[in-house]
Amino acid sequence: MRNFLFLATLLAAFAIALPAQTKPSAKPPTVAEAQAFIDTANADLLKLTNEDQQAHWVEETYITDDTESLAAQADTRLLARTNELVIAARRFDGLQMPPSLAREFLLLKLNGSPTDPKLLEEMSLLGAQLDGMYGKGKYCPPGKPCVGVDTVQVTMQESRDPQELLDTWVGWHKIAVPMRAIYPRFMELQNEGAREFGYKDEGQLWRAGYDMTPQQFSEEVDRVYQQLQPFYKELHAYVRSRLIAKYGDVARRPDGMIPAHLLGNMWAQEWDNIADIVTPSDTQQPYDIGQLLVARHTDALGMVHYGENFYKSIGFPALPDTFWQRSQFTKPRDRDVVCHASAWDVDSDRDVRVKVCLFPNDTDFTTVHHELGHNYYQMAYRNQPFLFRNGANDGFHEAIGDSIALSITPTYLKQLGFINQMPPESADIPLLLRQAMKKVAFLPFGLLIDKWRWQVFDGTIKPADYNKSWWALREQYQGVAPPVDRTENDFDPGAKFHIADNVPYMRYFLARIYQFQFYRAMCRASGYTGPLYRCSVYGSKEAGDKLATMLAAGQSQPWQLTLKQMTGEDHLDASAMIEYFQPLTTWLHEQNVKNGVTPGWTVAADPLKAK
Ligand code: X8Z
Ligand code: ZN
Repeated sequence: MRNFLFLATLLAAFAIALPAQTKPSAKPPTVAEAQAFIDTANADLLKLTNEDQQAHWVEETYITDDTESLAAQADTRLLARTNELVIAARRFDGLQMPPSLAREFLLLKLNGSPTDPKLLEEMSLLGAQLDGMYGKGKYCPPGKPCVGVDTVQVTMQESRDPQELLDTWVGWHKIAVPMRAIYPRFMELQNEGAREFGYKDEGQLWRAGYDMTPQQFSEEVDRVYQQLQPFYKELHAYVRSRLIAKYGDVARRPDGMIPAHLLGNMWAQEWDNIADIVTPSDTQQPYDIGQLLVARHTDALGMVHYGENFYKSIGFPALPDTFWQRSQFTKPRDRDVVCHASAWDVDSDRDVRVKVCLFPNDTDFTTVHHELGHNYYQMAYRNQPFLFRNGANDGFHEAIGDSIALSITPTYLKQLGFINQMPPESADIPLLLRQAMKKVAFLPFGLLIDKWRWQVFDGTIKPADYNKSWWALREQYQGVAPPVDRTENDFDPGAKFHIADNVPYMRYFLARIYQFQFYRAMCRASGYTGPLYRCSVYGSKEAGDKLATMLAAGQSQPWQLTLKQMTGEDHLDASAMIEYFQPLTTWLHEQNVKNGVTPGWTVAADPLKAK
């Protein structure tokens, strides 16, 4: 889970003497000196990043005060050295150099943490503490054992008892209350670092990593969301009417919003777990992957082998032995760990791992493919200079595994022997509906998380308004409302992993779009010509070669170029996603018209002003 930018948000600076070649000198620097400087930077960052990864791996798989402290110390060392390098790199400003070298400087400069060692140390420790608080978070139902996020999420997925869902929702959200005391300081320290390095605030630094201006980036994500919003609203309206049919008044709100605890997910971010509730009664889901896994006695390891087998089928290598020896596949019984799934690149070479707490269900089967996408990306770009060992942008990294998981179609499941015969064509709509509940339902959530954080960083949202501003965005974008009254004693953002762990989130919004672009390109490369949603590239070396070429480029060129080489498109483009879901879009609209349901909801004027 190496994320350079993310780590840069976590560290402090020590006054270490600069290496000789970085000391300012009167003579203008040469390209050879610039190259030597970048070589040193790559070597130092490689070493410190690997040490940092080791410390974080131990912390997240064994949370204690000591491991938190060790992880914070490793962050501090890496961020301090990064700061030094960014400052020293200024010596080469204005020097004409080959594009690839110039890009390494550009990427290096997308970093900036407080240079005061005390502040850097403080920031690192707060970051590690927030991560630990989330990992240790538990809900203790009365008279039952306390459970962590992996188990509460299974309850949200499987329970159809509204009271149990409500209790679990409320219980889990309590884990974040103590974070509220330290979160404002953590955000302030990140801003401090960003400002020292010339950014307006940390949010602007986060938005600067996309080969366009931060302003253009914000406009770009809004533009694409506008294209898809009508589809989301149709889905929302349809799902709401089905929830009312199932739960009655519990699901009904006069403002047209959906209570957040009924959507099969703790954060109401993906809704596919309630596919059973929304599938029309005259049809059915042709299969449930979770049930198939259970029937076949497939355990966590078996699920990961299915994932690896897919990548191998398109020409990727087997995972290294160390992957199998060092990964965490299930939750250990005897200690606190961060269960939120992640993929790791511990030595920036072949020591890749996943850290997951798998259950045999459909969500986790997709997650396996998602995480392995990260690992195959990491191994594919390992021959690049260290500064290029990253996704073309972070949205690419998140999209690879998902673009593979789109190939988990009936054709693929039949090839694996999961099902004996192909479902009839009439199963297309239920299957597409399930897929939309996962992919389309996520879009506003994927967008709003960082809309909230960007506004916290730029000061529009003050600590006193954290919770109401969070819900204002969730209501505005998702049309989802809290199931019980919330107050400013709560800190509901912190109940979501990426807020507590400080992982930028717009990457997932981007990935929801890119994955369909990648998938369409792979389907075309494989020679497939039928409806997009039925395509599986399992076994296609042509599709695999196309993907492998993109992965090997890492971050060595602007992502627009990498995208163009892969797909022929040079921008974030919703057309593949729209093509994929086309039959469902028509169907949903017809259902809503037939049922007299008008898409949309009303939100309170402006909760921040109505204080
Ligand atoms: O965090 C993840 C992955 C790890 S990078 C499991 N995802 C986001 C989330 O769970 O909120 C994947 C989809 C969105
Ligand atoms: Zn991911």
